[in-house]
Amino acid sequence: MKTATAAGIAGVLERELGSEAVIGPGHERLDDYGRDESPLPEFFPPECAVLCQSTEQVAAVLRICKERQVPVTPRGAGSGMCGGALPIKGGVVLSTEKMQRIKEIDPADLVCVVEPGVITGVLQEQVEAQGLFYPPDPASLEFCSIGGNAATNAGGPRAFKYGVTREYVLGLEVALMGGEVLRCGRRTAKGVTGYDLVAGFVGTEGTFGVITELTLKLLPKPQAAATVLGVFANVPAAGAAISSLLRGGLRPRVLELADKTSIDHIRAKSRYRFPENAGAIVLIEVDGDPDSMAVQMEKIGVACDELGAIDVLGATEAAERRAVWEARRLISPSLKAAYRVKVNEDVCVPRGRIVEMLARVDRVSAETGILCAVFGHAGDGNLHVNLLSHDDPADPAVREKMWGAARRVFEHTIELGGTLSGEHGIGLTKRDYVPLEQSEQVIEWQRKWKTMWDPSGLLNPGKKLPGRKSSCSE
Ligand code: 2HG
Ligand code: ZN
Repeated sequence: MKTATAAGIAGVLERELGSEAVIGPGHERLDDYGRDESPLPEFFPPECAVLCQSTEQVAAVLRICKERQVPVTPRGAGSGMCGGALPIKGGVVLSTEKMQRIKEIDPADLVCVVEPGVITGVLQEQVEAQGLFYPPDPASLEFCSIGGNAATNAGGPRAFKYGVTREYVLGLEVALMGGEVLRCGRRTAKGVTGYDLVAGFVGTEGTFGVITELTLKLLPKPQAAATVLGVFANVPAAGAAISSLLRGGLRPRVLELADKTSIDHIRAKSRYRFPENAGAIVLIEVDGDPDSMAVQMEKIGVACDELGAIDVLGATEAAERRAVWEARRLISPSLKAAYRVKVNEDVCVPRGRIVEMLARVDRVSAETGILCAVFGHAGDGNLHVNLLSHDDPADPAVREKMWGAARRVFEHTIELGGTLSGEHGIGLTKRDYVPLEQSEQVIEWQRKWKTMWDPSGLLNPGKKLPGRKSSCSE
């Protein structure tokens, strides 16, 4: 839907922000802002994209768009997997990719203050150079940005020990629809003054406001880390081992799973040589005092052996560990490159139900005949169930088959007491499945909350929540 007011918006924004900030109609780069990393075959062209450089510019865009009733879709690095940054109603894409300043890293307060476009991996390198640590490590850390991480409440492997992005966002500056700028939160380690607006903004996928600055909690950098690979004959054996390790009280920082399909797709590209006989791999990482590494690795090794591992491999050297992690981060892009359709989910089940969930995913794959790769943050019960096909993604029958299977995965997840998304968000692709998990009452309270921040529904419209049944606007 293109509104009459949206049609001239590029010119208005150019006059306000300068032409270098606006990618207008006909520009070859504009198409990039109509796509993201979601499995949708459609392309959603915006009227224009604005590459903001400052809070003032973000606020100006939100003021002008409110005045002219033009939809605005905020966008970070465009690495989201659920269509959260797609301008499905046209209008303006507001990109924070140019806001890349690390304003402050403060070892005394253990905080940093950053703009939203800072690449997560760059921030990690910079804080680590000062002996500090920012734990959240989404697999896309080399290209995703911290604003997008906060908007989706991103996780990653180390969430197992250190928690997700929300636990590190202490304070925020947010520009609201209409142009008001709000600073909320704190710089202190603790603080309970007023309601927790910061927690309320994190994870709202750009539907409440646009994050323009973040104050993040840092930790002292762990002095040492070591990685162990438990090789198992198959996924059920690896899943059972993960459950036992959890019950056994071990507290590694990472407890990941990768099935054979996932491993087979990275073998050729990986510097790390994965064992040929691996039917599934459990990736475990410990950190802490250098003197404790050997003991911790030994304990994990013994536990894996007792739990039926066919092999246990250790990686202590930095270069070897880097190779393991590079390979792990290659799983998602390698699967994406190999298949025309990759419907990837990030369901999360209670930890006691991991084995059952893995069996149910296997059942969905057998029942539908769809190849399925499973990997991810199994220690958190957060499984990346990837439904894969070489068929045409635009073919309605293919779409129905793939999303029908995804729906079965969601239904099994909910039956086991789980949630639709552990870390990627709901965006557009999962919006209509939210009622599987949440009651109409809960959804309606969230709609009221959204309306408080954005009464005209212009900010990232059509995302996060399903439309009302009677409404044709969503
Ligand atoms: C990962 O953990 C990412 O690698 C991507 O969250 C997951 O592609 C996926 O399903
Ligand atoms: Zn993940």
